[in-house]
Amino acid sequence: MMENRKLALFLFNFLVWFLFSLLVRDGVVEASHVVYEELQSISPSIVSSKHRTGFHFQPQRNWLNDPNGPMYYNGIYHLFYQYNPKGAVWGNIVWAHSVSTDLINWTPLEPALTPTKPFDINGCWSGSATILPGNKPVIFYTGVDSNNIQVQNLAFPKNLSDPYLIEWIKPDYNPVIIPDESIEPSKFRDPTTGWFGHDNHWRVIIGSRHNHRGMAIMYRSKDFVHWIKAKHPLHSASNTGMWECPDFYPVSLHGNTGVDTSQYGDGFKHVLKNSLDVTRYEYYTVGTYYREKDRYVPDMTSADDQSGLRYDYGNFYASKTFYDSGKNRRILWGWSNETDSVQDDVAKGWSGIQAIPRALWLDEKGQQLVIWPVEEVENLRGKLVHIKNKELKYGEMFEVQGIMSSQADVEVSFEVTGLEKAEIYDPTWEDPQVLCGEKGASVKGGVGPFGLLVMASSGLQEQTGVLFRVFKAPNKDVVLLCHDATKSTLKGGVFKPNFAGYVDVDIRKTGKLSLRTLIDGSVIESFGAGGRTCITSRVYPTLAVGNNAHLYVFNNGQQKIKVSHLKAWEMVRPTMN
Ligand SMILES: *[C@@H]1O[C@H](CO)[C@@H](O)[C@H](O)[C@H]1NC(C)=O
Ligand SMILES: *[C@H]1O[C@@H](CO)[C@H](O)[C@@H](O)[C@@H]1NC(C)=O
Repeated sequence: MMENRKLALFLFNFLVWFLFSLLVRDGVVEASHVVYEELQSISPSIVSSKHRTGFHFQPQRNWLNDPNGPMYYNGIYHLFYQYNPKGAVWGNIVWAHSVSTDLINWTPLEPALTPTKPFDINGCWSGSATILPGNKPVIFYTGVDSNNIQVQNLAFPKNLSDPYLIEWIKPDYNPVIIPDESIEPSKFRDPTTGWFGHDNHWRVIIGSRHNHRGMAIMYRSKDFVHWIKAKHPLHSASNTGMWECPDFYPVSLHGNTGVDTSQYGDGFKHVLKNSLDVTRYEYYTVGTYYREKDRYVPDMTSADDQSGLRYDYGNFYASKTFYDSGKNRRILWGWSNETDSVQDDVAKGWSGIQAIPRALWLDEKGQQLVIWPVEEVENLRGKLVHIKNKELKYGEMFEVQGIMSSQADVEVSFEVTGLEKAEIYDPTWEDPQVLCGEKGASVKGGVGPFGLLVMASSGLQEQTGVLFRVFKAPNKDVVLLCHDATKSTLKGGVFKPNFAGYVDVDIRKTGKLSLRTLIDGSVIESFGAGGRTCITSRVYPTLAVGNNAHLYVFNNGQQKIKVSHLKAWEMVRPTMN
């Protein structure tokens, strides 16, 4: 009798554990795929303009997430993106489509892919574009099929003479890749742009995981239609969880020009980037691709897990690059989500933007990337305020007046007059974000904090700090770039994290730190030291809106600093969808 009860209890506990683990695996973990059933078809009649951006990529209304299949084709830039045509929350996902000749002014077209076939009836999820020989573009995307299995499909332009490639055909032979028995059917998505190997085979990688090991599963094909799984993944790493939106491409060892995804040789390194579903941030490594073995080996200069390098140390995810053959550069698109509440998004009638398109290239030391807004952004610069040679002592600040600073491009060069007063770096401060949380804009220091207060109300009740701090360390001084959003709004229910990254500069040698910050309605994007460290934040002020937003320069460090020059431009609005 007793034994039976024990057994029953054991079975019951096992069942609870089993059901719970199913839930955790398929519900909670996949954060971007949360379904708000009741909010799926609430299309707003009026879209609130309060926190909308002026020069960032945004549709007129509704939900946006991952950038998809960006490409440059016959003089036109294409951007597809994950979009919910029926509401401002995730769901009903289609590939929306916009075109541009300058990456700045965008014209919307009909969605390119919508769920219509058994192989994508539950969603047309993320993917990439590849331009095949004969100048023929193809889209490779993840479809969620009628059994909720993630499969990979192809789509081709219906009419190659149509300059905008409005209509896309999904052949009936789809899906072209299905998960085999070794792959979890709900952990298999986001095919990359293909690259062409020395053996005349195309290759793509697809994000996945096995237990806690994240992996980039590789497939090869002669014709881009029939695909065979490689024996081993291109790369994998333990304890990194699901790899979403992998991206893999060559970078030149010298100079800032980009190269086609199929390039290979002595003059190049490779970059592998993954978006980690576990942290909702993305990480990249620089390394070597051994094409005979089809293995990617990261250089030992940065970790290939959650402690690794990031394109952006803020709110930036599911990114994807493409090679722009028009201007020989590699361009990065990334999604920046809202950090107000779901209710706020429904009330606003929209959710999600794309961060400003950025060019990227390998730093001269070959250990990290440099990332910088595409030059076309500068065409939007309007009214200018220029300030030169202004000293800031401990506790001093000044206002930058004369432009509407809620939509601006700001470039500053700070001269650090000495490091005598710098605080000693504590080696336990491994995580810059934690350090920035402890030492925000108002926490006084030695060298720094100094920088900008943006989207600030006149009484400073609302403000977002963009700041540097410099610390002394035995081998090399440590420079921190930080976004302090803790006071960004008086409104409740908003996620206001501090974001930060270390900046690889030799401050003792240069004596200077440069900063560029783009401000646009509810987004702040900073590029430290010429793009060595980037941070994107979303903020929702209640007072510091439109013409009531102020911009200040401050120094809360004991060491005096000098603003050698500051240029702030009010930005003109482009045509945005
Ligand atoms: C293809 O597009 C071109 C250019 O827009 C157009 O002139 C032509 O009629 C289209 N062909 C078909 C079959 O729709
Ligand atoms: C963006 O929103 C915040 C606040 O809701 C979440 O914490 C992040 O996980 C989310 N980011 C992504 C990439 O989904």
